[in-house]
Formats: sequence, C-alpha cells, structure tokens
Amino acid sequence: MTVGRFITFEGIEGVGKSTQLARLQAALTAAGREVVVTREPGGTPLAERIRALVLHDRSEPMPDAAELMLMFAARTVHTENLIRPALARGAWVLCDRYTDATYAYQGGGRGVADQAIAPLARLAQRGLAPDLTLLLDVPVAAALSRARARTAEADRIEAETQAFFERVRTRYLERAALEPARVRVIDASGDIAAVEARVQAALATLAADGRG
Ligand code: Z5A
Repeated sequence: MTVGRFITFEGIEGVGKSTQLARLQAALTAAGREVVVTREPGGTPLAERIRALVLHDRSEPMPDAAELMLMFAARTVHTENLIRPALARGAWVLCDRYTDATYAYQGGGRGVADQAIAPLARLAQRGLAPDLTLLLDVPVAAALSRARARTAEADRIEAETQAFFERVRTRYLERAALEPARVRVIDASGDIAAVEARVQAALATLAADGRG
C-alpha cells in the first residue's frame, strides 16, 4: 500500500528542477518528514548504469525505440527497488523526472507515438502514479541559457536542437492541460526564491486536496 507521497519535478533542461527539488527537500526535512530524493533515468545502482548507456554511449547510433525502452528499463528497476519501498514506509519521494519526461522527450521530441509509450508505462509503473507533478516552465531560450552557463559536456539529449526542446516543452504543457489536478505548471521565471514560493503554493494545494 502507498502511504508516502510521490512528487515529481519536470521541465526542460536548465529550468531549475534540481535547485527547487533541493529547496523542497530542505523544507520537508525541517518539517520532520522522511524525504528520499532521486532522479530518472537512474536512482539505483543498476538504473544509473542504464542512465550512463542511454545518455552517454555514442559508440553507435541509438534507435529511438531503443532509447525509449532503456528509459523504461531504468524506470522499472527504480520504481520497484527504490520508489515503492520508500513510499511503503511512509517517505516522501521527490523525483527529478518520471514518465511525463518520456512522453515529452521520446514522444514530443523524437516523435515516438503515445500508443508505443503507454503500454510500457503501464508495465513499468503497475498502477503507481505521482501524487503531484511540478512542471517548471520558462521559454526554451531562457532555460537553455541557464543550463549552458554550466561547463559540463552535453549528453546525447542535451546536444539536441532548440526546435527539439520546443517540441518537448509543448508536449509537457499539453500533458499538464490533460491532467490539471496532478500536473501543476509553475512559472519558473524570476529568481530562485520567487520560484520556490510558487512551488510551496502548489504543495499547499496538495495538502488542501487531502493528499498532502
Ligand atoms: N530523459 C528522457 O529523454 N526521457 C525520460 O524518460 C527521462 C529523461 C526520465 C536527464 O538529464 C536527461 O534525460 C534529460 C531528459 C532525458 N535530458 N535533457 N535535456 P539530467 O538529469 O542530466 O538533467 P536535466 O534533468 O535536464 O536537468 P538539469 O540540466 O540539471 O537542469 P535543472 O535541474 O532543471 O536545472 P538546475 O540544475 O536546477 O539549474 C540550472 C542552472 O540554472 C543552475 O546553474 C542554477 O543555479 C540556475 N538556476 C536555477 N534556478 C534559477 C532561477 N530561478 N534563476 C536563475 N538561475 C537559476
């Protein structure tokens, strides 16, 4: 039985997910919650090995279907071995990306059909879904300029074009419109404290819904 809370952060690269996730972790920990912070692809030793393959292996071309299935292989391991046990003992799981990212990147970005994604999502998640998804949103150019101010070498997906990220952002916003109770769009422009206040306001609505 799920007794903790499962909160995911989504958005295009550089939008500020990791920054806000760390702030929410601090706030929830200070409030006495057990908090588990994790990410996708990855989150467990095996899933992190899949992450290294899917994001960094350039030894040969990676077909879109292979990229899709590697994302779900990592997600299945992560869901079964880390997320479900943490929720079962009452922890709040804060996850940097989950299945919405697959619909946005492999679906919107690569053009894989939703009909190919949905059955894999059902297999990997076995009924588990986030209680709340915070979709951080700014225009693509602003997010990429935040991300590219850092010095790390771009991975296979970060190296994509601005047009790719426009499609990813559009798909994220479409998904939010389809599931407004779960997916809250957070205006991620402005300084870090201003965005944090918007995240806290979205969290308060989770509590008001009786899910917090
Ligand atoms: N992927 C996929 O294709 N399919 C899937 O199913 C899944 C993932 C699950 C994982 O990337 C890649 O996997 C991702 C999608 C793909 N590829 N892309 N692109 P990752 O985990 O390596 O990185 P990321 O998720 O893209 O996040 P990121 O680049 O680390 O960005 P972020 O976490 O959103 O931003 P940040 O690190 O918090 O902030 C970026 C910089 O901006 C940093 O210097 C901050 O100090 C600064 N910042 C943050 N907030 C602000 C504000 N408000 N103002 C100004 N500056 C700010």
